Amino acid sequence: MRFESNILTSEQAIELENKYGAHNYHPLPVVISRGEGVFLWDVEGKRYYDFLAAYSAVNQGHCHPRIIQALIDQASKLTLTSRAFHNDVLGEYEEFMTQLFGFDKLLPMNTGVEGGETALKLARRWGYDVKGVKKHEAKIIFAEGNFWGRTLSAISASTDPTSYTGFGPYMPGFEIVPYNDIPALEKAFEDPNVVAFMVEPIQGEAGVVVPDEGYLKKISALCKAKNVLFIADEVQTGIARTGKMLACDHEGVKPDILILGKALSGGVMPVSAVLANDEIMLTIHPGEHGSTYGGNPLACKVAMAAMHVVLDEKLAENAEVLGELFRSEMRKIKSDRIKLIRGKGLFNAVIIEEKDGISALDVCFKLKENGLLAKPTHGDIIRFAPPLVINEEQLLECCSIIRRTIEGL
Ligand code: IF1
Repeated sequence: MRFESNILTSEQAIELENKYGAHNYHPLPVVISRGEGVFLWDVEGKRYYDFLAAYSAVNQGHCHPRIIQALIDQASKLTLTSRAFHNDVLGEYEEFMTQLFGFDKLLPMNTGVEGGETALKLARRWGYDVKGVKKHEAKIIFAEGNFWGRTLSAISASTDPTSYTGFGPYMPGFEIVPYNDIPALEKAFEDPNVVAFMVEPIQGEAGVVVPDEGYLKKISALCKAKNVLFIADEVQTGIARTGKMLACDHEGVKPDILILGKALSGGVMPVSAVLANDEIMLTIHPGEHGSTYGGNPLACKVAMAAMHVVLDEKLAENAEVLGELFRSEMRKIKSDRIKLIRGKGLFNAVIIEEKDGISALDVCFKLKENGLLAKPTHGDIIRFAPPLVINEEQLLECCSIIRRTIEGL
């Protein structure tokens, strides 16, 4: 039985995971032991640029000193009371967040998927108590290609067989419409039992799918006209990733329910939040929803520090400027393998067509050799999403690594 970590090599670490861990992932064969800002180091001491940022949970950069300090200070004072008692941090955090995002109230949870579940429970309850939908008849619409986590509800909404196969039966009352298709949404809304449409402003797992300009505005108008709640899942697109604080801000629309997660805590611990106005939020009464760790003082302090980093270091503005630069550099790459470059801010993807047996995954292996970590999604799409603290010099170095790697295939 080992207690002290005397893992000496990457192989040892991988072997231990294989032997003692569930096989629910197939990671890139790299074993990270340290992170700082945009950099990661493996067990052998090799340095990499991190172009995944833990799926946009580390927007503030790895181990940001201001967030770590907040963690240390609070951790040595009080970490968890449960919601059976009040604590002296939660109210301050809720006030800060509701004023920053412009909603009456916040319901604190931990993971992004718990945020999604919370949003759907609020939508159903609002549907019954406010809209007047008959009990157990509430319908919720999702977009094809959505991804909002791994719970049974989340996979019940999924259109990806890898997500839902073998886990039935599925949550009833969920329906699917094509993404970026307003007429299809209009048709779905003809059903008076529809209480909400939950959608990512840009689809992450689907491969950074950016909808037409105006899509969010039209969703918002249609929801208002049909008395349906617009739920924006900004777990991945939020917190400055797309060049604005929220992806919805690009179209100046405000959802009825906003879900935040991932970078809300700067990658330090799971923190998620659901924000809504009183008419919706107060349909859930004391004792009807919650979680042991939801709103714990440690999470609240870490989240406030993480959000101040985003604001004070102007990470949204940086993402906007460097995102443009990134896409323009990608467009200079001379390779017929590149089929498409798309994204907003520092949330980008490059579609690499498989040729002479070289896949997007093979490209990621080569990128790893050249000191940059990225991971493909759905076979041919490589998502490029570094921490938003990256500077121009580092970004240009990464663009040359990507260019050298692809042109050298
Ligand atoms: C894994 C994917 C991304 C999300 C959106 C809610 C959640 C996620 C838009 C749930 C989570 C994570 C899950 C993580 C990898 C990552 C992912 F590849 F799985 F699909 F980002 F695209 N809404 N996405 O993207 O948040 O409960 O995980 O905190 O499952 O490996 P969570």
